[in-house]
Amino acid sequence: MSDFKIEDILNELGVKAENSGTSTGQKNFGSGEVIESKSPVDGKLIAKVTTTTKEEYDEVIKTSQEAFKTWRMMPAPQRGEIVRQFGDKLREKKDALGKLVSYEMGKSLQEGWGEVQEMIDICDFAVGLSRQLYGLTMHSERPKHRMYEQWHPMGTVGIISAFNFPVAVWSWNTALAWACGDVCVWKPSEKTPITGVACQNIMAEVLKENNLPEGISCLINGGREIGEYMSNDGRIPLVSATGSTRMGREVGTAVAKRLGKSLLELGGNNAIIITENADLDATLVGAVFGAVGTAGQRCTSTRRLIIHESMYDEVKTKLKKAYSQLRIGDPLDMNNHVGPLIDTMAADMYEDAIKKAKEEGGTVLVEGGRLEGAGYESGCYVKPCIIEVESHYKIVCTETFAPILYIMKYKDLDEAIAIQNNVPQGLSSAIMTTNMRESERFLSAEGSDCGIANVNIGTSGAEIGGAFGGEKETGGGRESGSDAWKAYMRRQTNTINYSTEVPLAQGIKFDL
Ligand code: UN1
Repeated sequence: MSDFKIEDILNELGVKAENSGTSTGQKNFGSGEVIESKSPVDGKLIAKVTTTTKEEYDEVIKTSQEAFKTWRMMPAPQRGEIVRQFGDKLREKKDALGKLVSYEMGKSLQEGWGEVQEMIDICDFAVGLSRQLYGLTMHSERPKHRMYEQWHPMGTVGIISAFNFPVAVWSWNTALAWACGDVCVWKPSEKTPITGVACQNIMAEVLKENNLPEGISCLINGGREIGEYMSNDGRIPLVSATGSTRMGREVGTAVAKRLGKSLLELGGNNAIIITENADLDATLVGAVFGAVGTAGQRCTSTRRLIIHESMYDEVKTKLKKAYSQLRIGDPLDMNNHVGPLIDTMAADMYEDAIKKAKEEGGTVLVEGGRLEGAGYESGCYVKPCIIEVESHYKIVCTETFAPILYIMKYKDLDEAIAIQNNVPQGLSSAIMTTNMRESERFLSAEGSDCGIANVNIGTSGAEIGGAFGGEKETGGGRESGSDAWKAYMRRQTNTINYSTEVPLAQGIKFDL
């Protein structure tokens, strides 16, 4: 591993060997079972975290509801000021938190820091937003009446996040929710609970410095049952969940059953269309980073390349060459391109997907496989692989969270767009072309059906300024930029009569 001690990092972030996984701010508790977080980098134990019992969960929600009474009445720009201070603390801790993300999750150090940068950026965004929670005004059909709408805070927002972006996704939700006047209860992934403790510590410090009550930022830990408590809990008006489609379906249906709101950001099966007019050198960077970056564990990772038949052989040759240069190993070593998968179960799933692709008739272009021996002791390191397939294979229509790239041919753009859209997921998509007709077609109503559609950049690495999320089995939610904040507030329409008459709408007469 590179030249820092994990103990120093944990120290700087206030993480102990054994941590309470339940927190309402200054108050830390949690007497449930213990989760041991082991690094996929070297298989070593990082630290332990206790899970949250049902009673403790109830206490957290109660505390958050009390805090909401204070927080919702604080003027939004003042809440923005708290988020600004949180962003500043993140700037101070960027190095340490980025390293911890990299070590606990297994992504490259550059990406670990990048993730913290996303947190900082969304804080800046939310600070500005805190003065821009605009509603519209309308012209009333009645004389001397005024109509307008306001956006009010909703209450306790439940956040369920995934291991692959263990800190950024939390902050996309919290930075906006806090500016909007909501309080937050976060259940991080059981696979990355330590970064959760570290983030909670940072925000707790900010809240303490500002004498704010317990419950504005809460942490809970545990498995599926904790997600179920939140989904079924009528005290939580909004549950925002990021993760697998299987998980999202459970959360979404449970929340819908009680007519609550959910914001789902689930699986992707992202494709790049490489047309005959593509600039191949530019294409390659986007495609290879998209496929192997974060070891293929982004929901925006590139899983499919749909290549024009005239370019197919050339792209294949270039891909083979690029993949032969990939260095796989310790993600904290900046010379490596590809780190480990999150755990050995993920490596099993990777192997299984390759097997299925072969059974369905796929031809391996770049061979995959697990890595063993010195430096690979955790058992989580795998080789990025490329398989030539037909678009209809079952495995090709499934999201496998691993560096497996499926490549296929097309004849005309209609066919390419149909292939790209013909999967259950709808998160991210891209076209590589220098031809304006092709790119505009791809972006039109009959083009990509995804929440994100790019031209001449890959499918992953979205900026925080845009709304992030996708359609179909991706869940339909939008987080982060643009007007995604509206999901965290309730809209109220107000009609004010300043006349001495009481005219009814629609011209209805009702005389007493
Ligand atoms: C995710 O994988 O859940 O666009 C989020 C990207 C990142 C976010 C990915 N900014 O790849």
